[in-house]
Amino acid sequence: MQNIRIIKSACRMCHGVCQVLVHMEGERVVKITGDPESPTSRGYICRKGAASAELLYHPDRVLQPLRRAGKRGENKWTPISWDEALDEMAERLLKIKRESGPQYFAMMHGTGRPYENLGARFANAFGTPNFTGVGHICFWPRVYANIFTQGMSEMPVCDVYGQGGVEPQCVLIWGCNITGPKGHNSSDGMCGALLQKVIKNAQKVIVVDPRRISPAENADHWLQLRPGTDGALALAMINVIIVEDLIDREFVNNYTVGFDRLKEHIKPFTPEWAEEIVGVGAEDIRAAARTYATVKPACMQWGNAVDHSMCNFHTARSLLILRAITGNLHVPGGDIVFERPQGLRVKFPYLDIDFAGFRFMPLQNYQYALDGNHGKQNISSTKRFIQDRTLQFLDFLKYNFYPLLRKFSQGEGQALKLMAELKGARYPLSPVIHPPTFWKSIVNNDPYRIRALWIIGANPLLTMSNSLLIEEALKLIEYIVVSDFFLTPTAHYADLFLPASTWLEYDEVHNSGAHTFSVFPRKKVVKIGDTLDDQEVMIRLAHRLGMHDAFPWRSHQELTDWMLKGTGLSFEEFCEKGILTGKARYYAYEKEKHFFRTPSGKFEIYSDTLASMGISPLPIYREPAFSPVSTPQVAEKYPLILIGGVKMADYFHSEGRQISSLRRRNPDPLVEINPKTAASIGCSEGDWVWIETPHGRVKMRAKLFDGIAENVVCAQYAWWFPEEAPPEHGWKKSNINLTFGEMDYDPETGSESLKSMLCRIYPVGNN
Ligand SMILES: Nc1nc2c(c(=O)[nH]1)N[C@H]1C(S)=C(S)[C@@H](COP(=O)(O)OP(=O)(O)OC[C@H]3O[C@@H](n4cnc5c(=O)[nH]c(N)nc54)[C@H](O)[C@@H]3O)O[C@H]1N2
Ligand SMILES: Nc1nc2c(c(=O)[nH]1)N[C@H]1C(S)=C(S)[C@@H](COP(=O)(O)OP(=O)(O)OC[C@H]3O[C@@H](n4cnc5c(=O)[nH]c(N)nc54)[C@H](O)[C@@H]3O)O[C@H]1N2
Ligand code: SF4
Ligand SMILES: [Mo]
Repeated sequence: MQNIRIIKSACRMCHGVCQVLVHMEGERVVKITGDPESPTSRGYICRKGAASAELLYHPDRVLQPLRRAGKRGENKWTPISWDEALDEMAERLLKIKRESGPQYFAMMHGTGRPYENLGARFANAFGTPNFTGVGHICFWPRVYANIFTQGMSEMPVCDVYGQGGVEPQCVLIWGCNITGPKGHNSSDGMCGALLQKVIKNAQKVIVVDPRRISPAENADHWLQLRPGTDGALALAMINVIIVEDLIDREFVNNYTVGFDRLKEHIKPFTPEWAEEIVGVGAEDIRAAARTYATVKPACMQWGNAVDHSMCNFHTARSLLILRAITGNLHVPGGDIVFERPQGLRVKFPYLDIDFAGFRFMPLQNYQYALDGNHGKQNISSTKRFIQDRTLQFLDFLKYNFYPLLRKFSQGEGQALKLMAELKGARYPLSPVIHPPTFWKSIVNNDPYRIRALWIIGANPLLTMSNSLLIEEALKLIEYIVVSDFFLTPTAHYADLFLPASTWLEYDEVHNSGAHTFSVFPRKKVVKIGDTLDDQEVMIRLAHRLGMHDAFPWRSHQELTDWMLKGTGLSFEEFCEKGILTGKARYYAYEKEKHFFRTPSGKFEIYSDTLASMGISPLPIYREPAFSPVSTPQVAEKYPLILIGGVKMADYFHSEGRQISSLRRRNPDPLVEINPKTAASIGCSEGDWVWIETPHGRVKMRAKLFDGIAENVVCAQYAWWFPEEAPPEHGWKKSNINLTFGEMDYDPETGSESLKSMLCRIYPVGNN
């Protein structure tokens, strides 16, 4: 074998928590392995990470910008240079801005990737409020809950890093599946391998999941709840802990507000009340609550299931309250936050709101947001401003907007009153323009139809609900630009395709997700074809559009240097160092006056701010949009509860279907069915079945699993078939989002109940 060089880097086949070693033979990447020295991943690598080189060298990757040649969907393209591509794009966007206004240009992101740091800034600098993505169903409901409750955007994470010398003794896993052979690999900045170790050593493990995930197999308590009823279970657990006086009185008395009101509020939410809703015995709920409250310290790994519901914000608040009243927040071995690495500028929008560049957006432009009441209400631009995108961050509000509001009104009380008037906000806590509303605005031309859309690293036909409506909308948009690695079903609607570099092809300062524990370098090791990294594209385009103030950097490299400046490190030195970490802020609420940056300065069990916004100041429970309880007539025809997808070990959402080492392991879309249910409809392991909801039907292969209730099924999501003919690549066959049509959304966040729909299932042969 030739000389192998090893370069330390950080994987980005998911949100990226694993530091890795890239093995190079000459100029070629031959292997990627875990880095045993990494404190965030300790040598771990998953199959997706190990397959990075397959993505890098994949023959289907687009390696040059493409301009559409034929009709949309004809798959005819002309390769062009980056200068041509960016000149064309700039010209089109400026023309639309001139003719119709900046709001006629919209941007769309997928899940968190390096470019997300610049996206909002780009939209704000351009002057468009129409920025959308998947935040309303991914993580942000929990971020908001944390902002309103703790007054901070740093998220509490399980203390698996051991800085306090104490390991969690009780691990509660709530709707998250990142450990064990049946789980995927990382979520919300946590590496499954680290959590796995903590689970192994803990005295007690509690799992809240309708499916028997790996840790549930040996858990002390497995609460197999009805999908979508987490809010009720959480309230009942709070009830038990208060009624049985298992609270941490010291913390509750000194550092929280509203406990007495909670005590009153919680009375009706008994375990017996919850049993009816959740389908878990009252005594089992009691026992789990007791374990969580008494085996200390306890940490809670919460997941995406919390977000995919009709009351995600309130459920997340309940789960924060559970942590707080049991004294498990900000203590060694509990759930903690970290200091940021010294001197480093972070560009994560929720960790540094200023980076999102709201100050570049002219105030009055907010009135043109597509999911507000555009043109239907005559309210002042200031109100619109708050109503739309700016309720995003309480601390942002407090430090940036209260002063602004004071200019218009007489102080904070007045400002809150103003916010209370803003009932017009359709989904006041949606971090993005609400996607279903966005797509509808295009199809219905109401309040207006955007003219240009830039989709960056998103595959909405597969990953957003109501896929057929999205298809209709895509057909109607005048000019579509897509940045991706591949010509996905969504990308086939592009007029201009911008080929993105993979994580191995550019230097990056990487924030590892939800928390501030670590920031690490990702190194450019190779360059294939004429691709560019998305941030470089945004910077180049910004200058063509005259957005010099918001984008003072001439290249992504300059931005990287700017971030590192305060640390005194060059990028090369940062690479040498390998990681910058922050310290755990144990008991910081005792030492720091403004640790909880809420209006009261305390952990807000009861939130006046929410009350003034017309949102319940104490957590509540709401049924899923479709369920045997909320829509019994629908349930008569569609008797099964459909979990519309959980994360797959071998795929990242709609990605990876063309990577053979991954596809081999999960070649077809699967739906988990209890063997008894399967028998009742006459289907066996591997049979193709229809999954039908009131909104549509798709087919998948049955995977029998006795770890799921008889009345629940769980279908994989985001399936398309790169090997099938373009432009559709079979995206209508097995795409579960086609079965999630128009529905009621969470009134605060706009979330779809993706984990709880109603369906029926029958063998494909029969119909
Ligand atoms: N039914 C159902 N739907 C869901 C979910 C569910 O559980 N059930 N989960 C939801 C969740 S939590 C999320 S976050 C979303 C994810 O939604 P998306 O982010 O849309 O999903 P992906 O398929 O990961 O990514 C879309 C595209 O980005 C491209 N891509 C990857 N990396 C880059 C990059 O660095 N640059 C560029 N330009 N392109 C890149 C990929 O090739 C892919 O085509 O899906 C949501 N949809
Ligand atoms: N391999 C891989 N890793 C990923 C991703 C990926 O696509 N592939 N995506 C990344 C992204 S963007 C995200 S958001 C995270 C999400 O990762 P997770 O937080 O783990 O989210 P999910 O996998 O959607 O669901 C987690 C668990 O919730 C359970 N569940 C389903 N319905 C309910 C319910 O109503 N209540 C409760 N309590 N549990 C329920 C499911 O059975 C599943 O075990 O993963 C990230 N990591
Ligand atoms: S868990 Fe994510 S970061 Fe870690 S190796 Fe897998 S894909 Fe890469
Ligand atoms: Mo997500």
